[in-house]
Amino acid sequence: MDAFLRQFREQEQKLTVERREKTQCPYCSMQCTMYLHKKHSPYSSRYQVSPNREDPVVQGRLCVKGMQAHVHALDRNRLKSPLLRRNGKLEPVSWEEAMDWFRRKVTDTQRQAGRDAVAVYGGGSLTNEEAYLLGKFARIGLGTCYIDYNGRFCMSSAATAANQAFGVDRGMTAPLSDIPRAGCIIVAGANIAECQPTMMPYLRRAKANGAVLIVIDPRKTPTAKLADIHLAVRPGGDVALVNGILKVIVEEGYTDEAFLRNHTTGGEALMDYLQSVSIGEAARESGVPAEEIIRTARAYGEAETGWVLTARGVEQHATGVQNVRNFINLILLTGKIGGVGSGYGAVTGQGNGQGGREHGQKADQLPGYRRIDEPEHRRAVAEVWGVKESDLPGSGVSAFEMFSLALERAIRGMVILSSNPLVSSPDVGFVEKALKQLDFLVVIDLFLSETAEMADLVLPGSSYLEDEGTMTNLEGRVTLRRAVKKLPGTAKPDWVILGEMARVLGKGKYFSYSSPEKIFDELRCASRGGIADYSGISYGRIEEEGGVFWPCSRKDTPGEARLFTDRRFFHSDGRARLTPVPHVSLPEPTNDEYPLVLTTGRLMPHYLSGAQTRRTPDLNGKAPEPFLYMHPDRAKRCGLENGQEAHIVSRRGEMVLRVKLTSGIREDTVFGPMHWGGEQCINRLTLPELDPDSRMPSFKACAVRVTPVKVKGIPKISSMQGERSG
Ligand SMILES: Nc1nc2c(c(=O)[nH]1)N[C@H]1C(S)=C(S)[C@@H](COP(=O)(O)OP(=O)(O)OC[C@H]3O[C@@H](n4cnc5c(=O)[nH]c(N)nc54)[C@H](O)[C@@H]3O)O[C@H]1N2
Ligand SMILES: Nc1nc2c(c(=O)[nH]1)N[C@H]1C(S)=C(S)[C@@H](COP(=O)(O)OP(=O)(O)OC[C@H]3O[C@@H](n4cnc5c(=O)[nH]c(N)nc54)[C@H](O)[C@@H]3O)O[C@H]1N2
Ligand code: SF4
Ligand SMILES: [Mo]
Repeated sequence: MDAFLRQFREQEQKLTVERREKTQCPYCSMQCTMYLHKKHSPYSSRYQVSPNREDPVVQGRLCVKGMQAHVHALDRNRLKSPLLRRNGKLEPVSWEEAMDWFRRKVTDTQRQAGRDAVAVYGGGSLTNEEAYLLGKFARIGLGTCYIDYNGRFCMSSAATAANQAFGVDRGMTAPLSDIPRAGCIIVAGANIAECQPTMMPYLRRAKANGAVLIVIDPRKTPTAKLADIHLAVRPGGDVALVNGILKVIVEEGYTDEAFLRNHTTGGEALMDYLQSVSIGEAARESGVPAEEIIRTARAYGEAETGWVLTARGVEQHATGVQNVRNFINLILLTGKIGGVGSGYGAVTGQGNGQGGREHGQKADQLPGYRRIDEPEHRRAVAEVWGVKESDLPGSGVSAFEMFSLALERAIRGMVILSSNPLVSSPDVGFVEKALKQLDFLVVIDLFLSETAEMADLVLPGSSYLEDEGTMTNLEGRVTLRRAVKKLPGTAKPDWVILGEMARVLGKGKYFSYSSPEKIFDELRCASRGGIADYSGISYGRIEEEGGVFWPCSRKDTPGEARLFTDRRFFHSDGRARLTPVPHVSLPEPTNDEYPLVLTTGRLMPHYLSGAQTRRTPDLNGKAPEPFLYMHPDRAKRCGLENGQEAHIVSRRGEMVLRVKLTSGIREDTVFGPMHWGGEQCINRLTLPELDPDSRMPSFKACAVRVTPVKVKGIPKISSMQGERSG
């Protein structure tokens, strides 16, 4: 080696300081902890990640996204100062100028069109403290009823169903450590191997202990490959499939009569309904052979203990709530809940998908899962906030409906924090039109995302490395993530930005916190007595105990890791609810013109709208472009070969993607990933038909036509880019 180079290296090594900080992955609901190592010398800074073997949930496991998570946070393209649109272009401005502009816009808009004319749109990556603060900012800072968040597109159907059936929505009714004790596990519409990779060892351990694993998915996913039984259901066919299973459960005597009698209501109506169900019909409607339905029912029925896990495949339908209710019917009919080794889990998606849905980001919600239309709940929260109950607005509308109101000009200004709806909403063409109608759009993000590019004001927020707060994982375990790095440029923690926005609107006294812990202390009070009661949890306890489960109402008792142990549910009569769920066909059935069902979802290396992972070279390299996944037989009939460009058309939009042929998908179904924007955005096609109860759009099924792109006359696609006119 060159002598100079060797000398330089030695010198550098001497001057290198290494620091190791514990952090927590910003991506999925597993919330794996890890160490971030920073090697710093006067010449360079290098970062590396190592696992935390003491992590109580994943014991040191991390997936590819976790290993690479720091890369986007350290990206040089992070937003470093506020950007204000002038003469059509976004230009850097000072915070003073940005805030002054914000104050004028809000004040003018609300003076002209009323308080509700300004809306707030949040996200499930925010800490509990920030989700709580965003709800308070909407109601007190702006005084608007319009607030909702991206969780509406996520687990809202499961949340509604669990509330209806159990009187409480905590994703999992018992901790993950319970899963290996199950005798049978049904995983429905959940691709855990790609979406919660570090959860897989729990399923593998269950299998090693003898559990039968059943996966229900139109695709043979990596999760389905592990299954003993894979039911390749037709998208939207889950209700019919489960009705067939229920029929066998009843006919072959797998019901738990004592449990039904003592702890439930609605069983008789369900039994009556099941008399009209035939297994042959269930097979036809679901696309799953009758023998498989019977095999599944026997496996679950015979097992002493069992878990049912659902995720977005079941939930993201216009019938999402009913779909989940039927899976809960299966659990309740067999009494497989409350005891060790049995339970229900909606596999929550986002990092704080659980906590983010509890503390007031939702249109009809106040902290602690309180309801904004319940006088007593309003009084309790108004008292904590130091306002009159009558000062609190009423309930607003769901995420997608806020865009409809923007198009109608009932909403004229919007503040979006930590979401990228121009990629992630159904029918993004419609959403783009709606955002263009706004008088002003403010986006608080890490990057100039597709949505931020449309904004009038972009504010640089904080990434997981720079922001502290609690995150509730998919089990209902409240964890604490410390800040380990300084913010880039003049970027600010999201909670500080919310405080400053409130201050310029003259509401500073309600938002004067010196730290996230102070916000948490207020959240604890506001949640006291609510269903999601955090009042006994403190930062100190979380650190000492490796996380604390909610509900936890006392400082000196542990949180409730396992719910319903005494078989008492959260309804006032203590009983869980069964209900008949008839199969209904998809809101957009296929026909000659649109003969295929498009379903959408995730790939292992990317996360949601891709705003973070497309900016991470090692992740993007693993999946640099979206494909349309298609069965080879179907492709042949469409005249398509592997890798060829296909023109995909739905009633709302069109796009071109290359096809990837795989025998691991139903012939009548195609699959498109959701992680790209612009012309590659699958949501150009998706259907915004909403579930009547949860207001969840139908992301998982719409009708499409797929044809080869002709070399001549490639179909023209209208541009998705462009500024708002308004
Ligand atoms: N790698 C990665 N991991 C993630 C995310 C990510 O973007 N990337 N996002 C996180 C978030 S926010 C979420 S919500 C979760 C989502 O986690 P999942 O819900 O597990 O992921 P999806 O791919 O959306 O859908 C799951 C499966 O549903 C199937 N499916 C489609 N239609 C139907 C149907 O009608 N019935 C049934 N039974 N199945 C159907 C699809 O084929 C797909 O394999 O993942 C989290 N983890
Ligand atoms: N077709 C189809 N569409 C879907 C789905 C589907 O299965 N199919 N799934 C739906 C689901 S389950 C979900 S959860 C939604 C999610 O959809 P989005 O909410 O749009 O997803 P993200 O990519 O997480 O958007 C987060 C944005 O905030 C920024 N950000 C990340 N962390 C922070 C932070 O801490 N602070 C700030 N200020 N900004 C931050 C990121 O850069 C990014 O621009 O998509 C939904 N859309
Ligand atoms: S499993 Fe989820 S939380 Fe864990 S490292 Fe992967 S993306 Fe992050
Ligand atoms: Mo999600």
